[in-house]
Amino acid sequence: MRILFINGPNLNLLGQRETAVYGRATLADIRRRVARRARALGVQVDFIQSNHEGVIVDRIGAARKRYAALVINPAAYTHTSVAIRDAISAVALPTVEIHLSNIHAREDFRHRSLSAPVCAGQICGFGPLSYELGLEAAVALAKAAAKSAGKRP
Ligand code: CA2
Repeated sequence: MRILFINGPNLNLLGQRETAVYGRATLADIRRRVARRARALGVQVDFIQSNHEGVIVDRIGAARKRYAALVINPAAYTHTSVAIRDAISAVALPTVEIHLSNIHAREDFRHRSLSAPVCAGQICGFGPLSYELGLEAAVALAKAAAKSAGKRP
């Protein structure tokens, strides 16, 4: 089973700036944590980051055949992107939205997620642990989907 992690704009800056909000872990550190948890779960993970909405839309669309589930931190696009929401809805893969920070405890404009309603659920506020929890949720959802389709995971 293969899971795709998608990271949105500016997450490449993690650990360098705004450490009071997002902590000191870099995206590479988080990727290593996810890889470790994936090994323990016996699943494969791919991990991408893009600052471009269209690239993210394309990666979601191309995921259908290769991946059992998606975990996405759309970053600022969470609050603005109808295109990413529509891509998640169209790909029809189990999808988990994740955030490092608790977006509901921050500025009003971060409280609304356009993508969360088309995801299975949202995990936010746990820092890098949100990524590991997102992986756990995605694996559980993918196994349930495979079971109900009568396939082996
Ligand atoms: O908490 C999260 O994971 C967010 O998705 C992070 C986004 C923010 O726009 C969302 O509202 C919540 C921001 C990602 C950019 O991260 C930076 C890291 C270091 C310096 C500047 C930005």
